[in-house]
Amino acid sequence: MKATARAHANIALVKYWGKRDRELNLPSVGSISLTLRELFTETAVEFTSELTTDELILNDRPATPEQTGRVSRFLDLIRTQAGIKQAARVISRNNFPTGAGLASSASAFAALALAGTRAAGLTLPPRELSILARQGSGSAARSIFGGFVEMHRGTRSDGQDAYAEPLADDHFWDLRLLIAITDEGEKPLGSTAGMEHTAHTSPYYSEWVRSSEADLAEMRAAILARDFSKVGELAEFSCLKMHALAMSARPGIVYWNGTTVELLQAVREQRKSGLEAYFTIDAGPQVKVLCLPENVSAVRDFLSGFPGVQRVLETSPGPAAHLIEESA
Ligand code: 2P0
Repeated sequence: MKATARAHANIALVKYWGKRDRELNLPSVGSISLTLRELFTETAVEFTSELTTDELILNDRPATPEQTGRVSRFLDLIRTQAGIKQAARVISRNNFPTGAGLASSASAFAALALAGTRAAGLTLPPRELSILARQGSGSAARSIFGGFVEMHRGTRSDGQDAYAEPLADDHFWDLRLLIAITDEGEKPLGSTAGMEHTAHTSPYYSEWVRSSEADLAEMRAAILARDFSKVGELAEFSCLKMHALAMSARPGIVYWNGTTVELLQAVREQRKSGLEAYFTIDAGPQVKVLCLPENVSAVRDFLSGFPGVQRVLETSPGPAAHLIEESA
């Protein structure tokens, strides 16, 4: 059987950083995100006895052995669950730059979880899909759902309570997120390694974990109340808190470049002059700016003209992961 799925990237408004279990990829903290309509991965999976090992084509090129290995280990989870042994042909394409802090692993593993299970003859409920996607990448658990999504850290050692669930769908609130690309290259230190290094060496790590529940509760309430100022203020807070944590590792991790810093100052300046917009930044140098639809063109103009910004992507709330094609 063959199946093709599309899953969208997401932006964390309350950030995930750190794991409580590496094997099952269980997060130390919960997170809250918005799924993004314009950024997605499309993945086709076919299990076939024509192949002896898994084959991965990523963005029209054969993937590296490391990328293929990560996908193979993920497919093993599906093969075990489905009771099949065949190798798979996987063809995956992102419509946005890979590995530059634009959550490509989130949309990638969400699409792979859905296409892979269907191709293996399994139909999993969304929560089970989220648990499966999490084992590929923590943020992928969130991309199973559309709109505003909360990921639960869970407390069980088997990971069965570490899943995402929707807070409000993609039609609940028309927010916009503009992404200022300051560097298209791959980031020097991946999230997984960055998180591990932070957890092992930052003196602030335990406080990050302890204080996370309060941030989640505040953000959940602000989203449900459609309180834009509160959501924006909290998103900036969680972003800077996560980066301060990473910087407090030893040696400290700095994902920003000069433009990143200039931009976050400038967003705050703009806000003082009446343009209500808020920044957030992931494990990379791109600056993502949250605003209401009526301010999109002003924010786009401001970002496009900013020195060091290479291009600007405009995104809005997007749907859950879904199947595009299925054939026997
Ligand atoms: C997030 N990030 O909440 C945070 C904020 C980046 C910064 O989740 O190790 O690729 O695969 O579970 O999901 C990126 O980390 O990490 C991420 P793994 P993932 O969006």
